[in-house]
Amino acid sequence: MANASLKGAEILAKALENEGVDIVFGLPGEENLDFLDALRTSEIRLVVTRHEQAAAFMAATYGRLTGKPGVCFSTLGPGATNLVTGAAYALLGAMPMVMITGQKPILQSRQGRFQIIDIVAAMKPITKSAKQIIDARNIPAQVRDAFRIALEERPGPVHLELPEDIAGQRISQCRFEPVTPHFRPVAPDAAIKAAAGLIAKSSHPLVMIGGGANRPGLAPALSAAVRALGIPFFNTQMGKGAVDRNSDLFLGTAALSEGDYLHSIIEDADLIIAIGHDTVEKPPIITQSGRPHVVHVDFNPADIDRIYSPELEVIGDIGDSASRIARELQGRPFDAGFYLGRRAELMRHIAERSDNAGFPIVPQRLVADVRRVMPDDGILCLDNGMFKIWFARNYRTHIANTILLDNALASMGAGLPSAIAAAILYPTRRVMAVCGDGGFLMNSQDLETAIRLNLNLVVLIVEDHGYGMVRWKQQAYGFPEFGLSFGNPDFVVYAAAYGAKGSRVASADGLGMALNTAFASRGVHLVVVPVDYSENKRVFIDELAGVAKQNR
Ligand SMILES: Cc1ncc(C[n+]2csc(CCOP(=O)(O)OP(=O)(O)O)c2C)c(N)n1
Ligand SMILES: [Mg+2]
Repeated sequence: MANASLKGAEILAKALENEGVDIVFGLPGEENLDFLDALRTSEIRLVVTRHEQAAAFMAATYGRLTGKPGVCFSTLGPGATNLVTGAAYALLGAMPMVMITGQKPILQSRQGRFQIIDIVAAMKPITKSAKQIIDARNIPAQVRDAFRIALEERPGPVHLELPEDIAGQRISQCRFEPVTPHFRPVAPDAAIKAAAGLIAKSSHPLVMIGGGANRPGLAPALSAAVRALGIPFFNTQMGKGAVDRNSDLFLGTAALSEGDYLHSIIEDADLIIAIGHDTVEKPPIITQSGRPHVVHVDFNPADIDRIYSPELEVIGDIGDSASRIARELQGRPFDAGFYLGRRAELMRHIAERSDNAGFPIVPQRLVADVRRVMPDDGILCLDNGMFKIWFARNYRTHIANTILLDNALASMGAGLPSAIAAAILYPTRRVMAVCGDGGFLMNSQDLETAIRLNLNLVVLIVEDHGYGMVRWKQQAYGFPEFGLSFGNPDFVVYAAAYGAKGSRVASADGLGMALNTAFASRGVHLVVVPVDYSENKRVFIDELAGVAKQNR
């Protein structure tokens, strides 16, 4: 495509269109004015946010849900440093994202060093690539490269800096790069055969589904392969939903690293087929001195460390690898009953207190009631806090990427922005953010964005007047209680100030009703529920200590 006299910023917008970008999230500064104007006349939808961090969380979530890089932008200096947490979130969480930041003119500037930070250098360690654009003629190639890098396994964030004078630089001729299809390489036959050989020799194998398995589009192939294998499976926190949980082979989610009821089953496995396990996750299991044996099936080689050292690696598209391993093992029956006999007891433990009538509500009831109001395709977006462990452990998913939780950077503040991105993408599905009273206030300003966009969204605030997760750890380590309590605004009034609807749950039975009412009346809702976090110690410290002892 050839165009007569376009500004750098217009070329950038057209290059984004060329990549199929339909939405960008951001917060401009004066250095972005050319780009903003180019967006105004483009096909791309602009979502203005109230904090750059929120824009980055939204773009990363867009990438996670669609498999296409999400795009966000900010100005130079303070705007760009606000993107940093979102970059780290996308890097550790393997979410494809392209970030565009402004900069002062590079050829001539009359402003000294005002607001100038070396953002490219700051972004380098937390992106897959960070580059300044120094000539508008390079924009098409640099944008093509950015999208390619962001998308390639393992996906992640890419940064481009567009200085003000390059944004205004006029180019008479410009050619956009063709967007080539992206195919993932597949594992060699020898690796598939070796894996099948090892698995065939094992007596009690288990499948572990990790975060890499959650890439959009993989679920059908993986679910079929796991069913064909006939081997019971569990998942990591970020692997939830990647295999249809309706299967009787499902044993649960490893929300803790060790010592949970699930681990007492995992300990009996002589081999684990780890599909898509990404060691960036808080470890779902601890493997010691080669036991159990691990076959690593992933897009990339394992990141070996003291707690995860596979014996064999099958590197390539994991849907393809899992299907081929299953085919290779066809007819080889595994004694699934070895685990499945204990499955019912495991499920019973997990379900304990899920109908408890006590108030403040116990976390088990909270999770169960949220599950009841969410349809199978409803999307739950968790912020980071103690409730995340309860949801990871107790919430059962039916469809891939219907629980968005961050077990990688595990940053507070992502719950609401990720829910906004999900609600934009899927306006007809129920979308709920679950946030602690700490994490919610880290990005609550973007309630205004949700209202402005007329989204349908429920935000559930789990209120304990403190940094509950850290309080739990403080208690577990035997420290006296200190430094983790705070007061809260009246969240119902707070919601009203934004034009959202707020409600406070006053009994355990009231939660389900409040959530259903909120979804039914549409719009943006804040539902506040006081929680009884004494269950954290009772279950995760006292009760599970007993489980660990029994297994010793
Ligand atoms: C940005 C950020 N700051 C600090 C932490 C450490 N941290 C992890 S959980 C947590 C407490 C979260 O409190 P809240 O949001 O109220 O949830 P709760 O655990 O009380 O349910 C903190 C401080 C973090 N993960 N991210
Ligand atoms: Mg809290």
